[in-house]
Amino acid sequence: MKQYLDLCRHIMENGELRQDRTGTGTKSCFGYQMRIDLREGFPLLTTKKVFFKGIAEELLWFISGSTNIQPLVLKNVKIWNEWPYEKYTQSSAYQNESLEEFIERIKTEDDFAKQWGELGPVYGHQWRDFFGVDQLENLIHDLKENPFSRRHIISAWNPAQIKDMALPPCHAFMQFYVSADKKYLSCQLYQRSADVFLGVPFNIASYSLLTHMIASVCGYEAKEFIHTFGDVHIYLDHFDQVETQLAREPRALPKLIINPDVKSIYDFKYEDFKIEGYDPYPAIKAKVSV
Ligand code: UFP
Repeated sequence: MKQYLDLCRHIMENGELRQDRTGTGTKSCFGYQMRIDLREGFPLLTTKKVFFKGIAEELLWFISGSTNIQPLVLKNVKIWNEWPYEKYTQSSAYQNESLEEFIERIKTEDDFAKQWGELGPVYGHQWRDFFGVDQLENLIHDLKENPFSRRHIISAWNPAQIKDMALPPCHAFMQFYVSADKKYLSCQLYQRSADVFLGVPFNIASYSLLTHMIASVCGYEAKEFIHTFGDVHIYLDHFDQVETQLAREPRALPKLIINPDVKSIYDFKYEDFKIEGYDPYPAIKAKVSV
């Protein structure tokens, strides 16, 4: 995807070297925007293989309102594992388990999962229960009943609960927009902090999928995903990987097919999504900074 490679180039050329919370260090810019036309194909990167199943399962998990990693690890989705493990290793309960052993305990011991698999009131909680408000339910209702409203918003940024979250929301605030002819739905996301190599390919695909899902249950077609960034950065230990990607010529985007029989946003399952014609270059490994 050209817009993504442009973003990588922009940071490599214009970013400033900065220290960051994780201690790894980044090259970073402040403020950037990408516009992605979802009618041209589904924006799953082709310059490296991106794990769509993980993205879809995480999104379904957000929609379900869950904030415990157990349902995700039971589906072999590992993206949230580092955070609870890090917390566990710093506790007095830690018995020198490896990450794999920790995850095995989360899978098989419900009480252990309840205690150590919990991430606090992260995305799923805020989307579905922001101090009692089901933002997702309200959004879908309003998109159908009052399409031209300028208040189609979901905020995961709940300042009163930041301190209780494993990670303060990165993709923090989204707004939706129905076209004047009531045919199309667009989404804009504000992402306060973005790991361009590891996080952003996931974030693009996740919000694009969400836009398609919401459009489908509201009777619209997905039009545009607008991705607006705050601190958008490349970690210093991802430079080689980014260069590898920049040397690859993007291929045609795949297509997303959504089961049209699903009428409620809560009823989607992974099997209701099909990605057709995805022909990426091989995956590229990189270390995640926790
Ligand atoms: N990050 C993303 N996307 C996500 C997510 C995290 O890019 O969906 F959950 C990255 C951004 C940053 C780090 O590098 O994780 C969060 O650190 P901080 O809270 O210090 O911004």
